[in-house]
Amino acid sequence: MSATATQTATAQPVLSLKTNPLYNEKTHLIEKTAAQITSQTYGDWRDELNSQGYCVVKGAISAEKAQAYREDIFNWMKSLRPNFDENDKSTWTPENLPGCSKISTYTNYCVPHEDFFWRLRNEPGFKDAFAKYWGDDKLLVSFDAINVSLPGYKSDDLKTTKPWPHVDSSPYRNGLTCIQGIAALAPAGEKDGSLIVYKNSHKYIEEFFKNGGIPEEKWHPADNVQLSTEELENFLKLYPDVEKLKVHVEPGDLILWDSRTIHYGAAPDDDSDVIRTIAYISYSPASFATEEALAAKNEVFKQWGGTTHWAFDNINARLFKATLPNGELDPADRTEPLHLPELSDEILKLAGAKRY
Ligand SMILES: O=C(O)CCC(=O)C(=O)O
Ligand SMILES: [Fe+2]
Repeated sequence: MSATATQTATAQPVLSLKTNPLYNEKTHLIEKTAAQITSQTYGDWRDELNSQGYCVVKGAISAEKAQAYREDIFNWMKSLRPNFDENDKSTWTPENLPGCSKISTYTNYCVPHEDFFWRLRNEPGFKDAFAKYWGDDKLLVSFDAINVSLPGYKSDDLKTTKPWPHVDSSPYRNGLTCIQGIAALAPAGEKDGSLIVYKNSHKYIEEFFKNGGIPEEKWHPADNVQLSTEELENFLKLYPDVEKLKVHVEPGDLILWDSRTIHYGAAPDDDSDVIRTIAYISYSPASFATEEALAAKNEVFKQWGGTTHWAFDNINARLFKATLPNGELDPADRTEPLHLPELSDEILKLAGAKRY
């Protein structure tokens, strides 16, 4: 950090490991594993991920498979809202869409556990990329959402038309802890909806936090810190090699990023002709999870609920009731997936419901 910043910043209290609210019996293992992974050179995409804070694993699954999963998603939408037609813009109204978030993600209706979503999570092309990164094939996977962003779609509270820069790693974390993933099922170029990353920002965010870059009220054990416009501007002034860019992908690619990388999801431009269609998938070594986290994950799994993108921690159940645009409860809400997944040993282990 530059001298100017040091003078203006209010230093944060430095917490010893044991008074850190995120400290648990796995902290040492996670920090040791991450330090080892990030200190090596591999000669492949892992080097980009470590040095830039993000990368694209090209063709993790075939374009044909990606298209089939995309159709599964549209069919799932139509199972709840038969008037929705992905090929007819006039049907893209809030009434014709299942209840979704301000960032066009679908978490409700037990969608994290639909058969298509578990088949996607169990795709070797996705799973093996994470196994390669972590040097460990005994993984847990997140119960996260899908995202369907329609170009030109107008809804009062859509958040993705403006930047919402954030990191998904708490200031109380020390080093790399989580790798997030996007399974891209549709192409994304400059006009299309995609992930915006601030390349290289993962290298500096911890220093920025420790030097008072964000106020103490925003230090929270939850792994999400939104940066205000001013905080982001200060950050970018301090670290000139940080570069904002949109990640371009083809169907079947896997975007990976370090949760310390500043990022946000951008809606498609109005004149884009691609419906952004993605699934959020993040895998971590099962050994990173505490017994408490595994028990909590199991409870969510039993109820077919969603969690955050974290696979081994932050197991905060998303068991929200689906609503209609007028705020009333959606009578089409479900208590189990429309198509139940086949609960193979592999899937149960990924879900944390069975031990490796
Ligand atoms: O939709 C996106 O590209 C990013 C969403 C996001 O911020 C996340 O998954 O952590
Ligand atoms: Fe995020």
